Amino acid sequence: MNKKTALITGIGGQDGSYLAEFLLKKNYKIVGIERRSGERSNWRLKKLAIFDKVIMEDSDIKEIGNLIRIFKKYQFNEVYNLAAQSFVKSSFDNPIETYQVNAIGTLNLLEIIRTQNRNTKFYQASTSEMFGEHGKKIQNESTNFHPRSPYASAKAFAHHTVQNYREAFKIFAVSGILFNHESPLRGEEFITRKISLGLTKIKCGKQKVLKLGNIYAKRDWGYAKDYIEAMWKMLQIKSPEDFVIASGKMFSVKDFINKCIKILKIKTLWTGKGLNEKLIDFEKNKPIIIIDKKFFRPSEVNSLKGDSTKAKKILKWYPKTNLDELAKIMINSDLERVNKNQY
Ligand code: NAP
Ligand code: F7E
Repeated sequence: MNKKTALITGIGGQDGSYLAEFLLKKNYKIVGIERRSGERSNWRLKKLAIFDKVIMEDSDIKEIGNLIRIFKKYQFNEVYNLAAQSFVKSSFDNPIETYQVNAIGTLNLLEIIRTQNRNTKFYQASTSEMFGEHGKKIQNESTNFHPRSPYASAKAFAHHTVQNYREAFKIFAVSGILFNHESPLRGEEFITRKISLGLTKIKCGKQKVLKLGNIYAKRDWGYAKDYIEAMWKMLQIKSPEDFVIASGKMFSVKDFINKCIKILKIKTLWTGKGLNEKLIDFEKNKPIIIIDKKFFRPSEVNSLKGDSTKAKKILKWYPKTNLDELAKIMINSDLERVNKNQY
């Protein structure tokens, strides 16, 4: 059988790196798109020891001309569009760039498939953030969208565009509506990694205090490595459909902090309320977590919990790693990095 060729946009990110590792094990030829940002974007591929096993093309998904060249050079069986301005907080400060990448970037890729090769299968990285202020206890494929950030509205544009290209042009295009998924390869600006790395540094005496925003926000967190498999499975079924991928469990940011301090064996006590709430290390009698207004968002998504019944039934996909296990995986990796000064 001929080797399949897949394009991964955003290959240098958390999901792109794990997906490349996963598809290489399935004997795919992998082409990745990276922006000319050098070393910084390749550290994850190097950490997974796969940097020399993938073909890298210098491109930006905002630039359709360059993308056309890449699509002409390779005949892609599958395209995974993971490139995005993915940090919700930044999208409030950089809305235009966020729409250009997350919305128009997706449209660029779909237009190339529509005009050049309608047999190429397309995966879009949709997000639970599109549900926003949903008013439901649990969200599934039929829950309405109420985006609460430029990030989420741009992703909703891309999501609807994928649906339309599937219906109008019969392209095999699907969206995975993935809830938050984390790992040791998660960017340090996202909350779970900010907490696992911050508390690890505090434990090792390399940081004094961690400043956070809304610790009462609740999320449905899973392990990125588990979620990657669902992306691939969505492109292997007979007819294209969208799927929610989630753990089905919801915890607050504060719950995640409590799990991490337990793993790190730091003796602590919560005191105060609102902006004065603090986590005190009671052996040192010093605050190690304080609240800073700077990290609050102009409009917040207060709670998210996903129902992936459809994925379980059709894709036979199940989350394998719970939040306690995930926190341990992340802390162990951060302990290793902090002890080697590699952070
Ligand atoms: P990530 O670590 O931030 O990776 C995003 C990647 O996209 C980075 O490698 C970035 O490269 C690249 N990129 C950004 N703008 C680009 C552009 N204009 N052209 C080409 N590449 C560009 O994100 P992730 O956590 O792996 O998430 C992967 C995708 O899933 C994203 O689309 C995200 O929005 C979506 N998603 C994530 C989650 C989650 O919980 N992780 C949940 C639902 C959906 P640079 O290094 O050059 O910036
Ligand atoms: O925030 C709260 C914050 O930045 C989670 C992206 O991958 O998942 C991610 O988006 C929650 C929010 O992720 C801080 O207000 C409190 O309620 O880790 P996050 P996110 O915004 O949920 C979705 C599914 C995606 O699609 C996105 O690409 O934590 N929070 N204090 C904080 N968050 C951060 N980052 N930093 C804080 O200090």
